[in-house]
Amino acid sequence: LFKSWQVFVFTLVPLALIFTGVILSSFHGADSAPEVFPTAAPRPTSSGPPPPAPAGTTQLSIAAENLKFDKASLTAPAGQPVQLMFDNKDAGQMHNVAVYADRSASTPIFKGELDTGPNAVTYSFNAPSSPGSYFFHCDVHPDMAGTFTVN
Ligand SMILES: [Cu+2]
Repeated sequence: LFKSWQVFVFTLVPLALIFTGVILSSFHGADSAPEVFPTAAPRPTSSGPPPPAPAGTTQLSIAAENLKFDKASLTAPAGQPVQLMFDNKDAGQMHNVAVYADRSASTPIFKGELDTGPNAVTYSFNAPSSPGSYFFHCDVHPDMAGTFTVN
């Protein structure tokens, strides 16, 4: 026959150890949960508020709606950084804003990434260093065009 202390050692102690182990592993599980189910890293998004602009930045905006830009001219000081907020309001329609040396659109100065609406993106580039009259259009719809003036 087992003595009562043997019953204690061979039943209660292992049970206590198992119980402790379950509790510890549940704590451990809670600690490691973010590793087991990692949340998706925030992916760079082109919507939302524009990033902070460096001093001297000219902030411009233009929108596209019904295959038209809402303005026919943009103006920026020569050689200065430009932030152009482009709001594409055409659902399912891809537009961009691209600046060229002239209407031939053969010498790009800045080509904004294509953006499928409805979505707003902020383009950052430097205005040409020489004052003058330049050209912008949407690369997908060249009829959407205007004058980019540098002064
Ligand atoms: Cu377009």
